[in-house]
Amino acid sequence: MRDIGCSEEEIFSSFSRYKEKDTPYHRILSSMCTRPHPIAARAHAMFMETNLGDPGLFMGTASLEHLLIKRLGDLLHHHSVGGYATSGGTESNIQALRIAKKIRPVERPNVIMPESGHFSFDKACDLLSIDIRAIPLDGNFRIQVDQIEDQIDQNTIGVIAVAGTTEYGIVDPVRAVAEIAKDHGLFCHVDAAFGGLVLPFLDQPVPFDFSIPEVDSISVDPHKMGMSTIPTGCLLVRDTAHLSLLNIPTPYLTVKQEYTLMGTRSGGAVAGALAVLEYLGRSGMRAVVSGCMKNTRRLIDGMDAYGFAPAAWPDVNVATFECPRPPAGWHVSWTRRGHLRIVCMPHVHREMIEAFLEEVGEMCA
Ligand code: 0PR
Repeated sequence: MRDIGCSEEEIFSSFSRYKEKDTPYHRILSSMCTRPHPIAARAHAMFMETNLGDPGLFMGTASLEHLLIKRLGDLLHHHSVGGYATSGGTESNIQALRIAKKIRPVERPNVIMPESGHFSFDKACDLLSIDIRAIPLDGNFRIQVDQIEDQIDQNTIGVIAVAGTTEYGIVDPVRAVAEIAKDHGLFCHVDAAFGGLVLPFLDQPVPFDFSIPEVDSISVDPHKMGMSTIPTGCLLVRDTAHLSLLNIPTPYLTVKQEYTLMGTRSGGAVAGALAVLEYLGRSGMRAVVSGCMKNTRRLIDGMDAYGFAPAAWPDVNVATFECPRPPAGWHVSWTRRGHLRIVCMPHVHREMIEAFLEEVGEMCA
């Protein structure tokens, strides 16, 4: 650390040079994050000094968090939902598995999930000493429901379905998965970190949420398709008593106990997430999602026309291809099975798609 501080000017001109080394969003086709909506940035700045880790000090901000959870609960068909704002899908998934473990305290717990489950479950299961029983996928990368029951035993604590898989943008048959879970008295968690703010706004929504009575908890991330500032995830639970299972005493805070994983938590991120939902409303969100889905379809058709077949038929705005390499200068990603993967986030405008396709065409020529 410097002995004597430097000027503001010096800091920001040096920081600009660092920022120039970051990839600008207009070249990023691989990310599930996006430029935050300006309304999110403004709300975040307004609440940036608030800490939801001690909510009695920031009761206004805490009310905004309740409202955010309420809005998401209404959207996902459960008006008396419980939940809180996490740091993202990873924390939400860890917390869901903590709940499942508390409900069924067995000696060597295992959890059933599709092979397409996000790697945050590997972290969660490592932390919680839970074995993962991965269920194979069908030809369109959906969990093979008929394989689940064989994997359930007396040590199984829960079953996970994914609504909008990270790699292929697929929604598992959540109802069928949830019914099997309930037949065996098991906790059912849906990872809708990505799809949770896409699927409700599609013309023909696929059921994945609390409208399925056997679904116990859902992860949904405003910092993905909710266009909010990072970090904002949400864990939603059908039964608020399930969150209380995680309570630990917090002697010197304004509250006597807390169930969150993080201690200090950003009120700014919560305000940002809520601001976007309030500002856009359902119609605004439908317009954003509809644009992303149109771009996804245009990309799939354009790539197909050049001979690069889609690897899957996605339910959300993630497109994957049999394509050995992209044109230079674009940031794409690759699935574990070697498919080129592009996420058509709100910052991926139609012009970006057309420019990308044009370069693919030149590459093929
Ligand atoms: N569940 C699902 C279905 C996800 O896709 C992700 C993240 C998570 C959980 C974990 O969420 P957090 O990262 O918020 O804890 N999916 C993206 C991925 O791994 C995250 C991401 C975002 C990666 C932007 C890269 C990137 O540039 O692909």
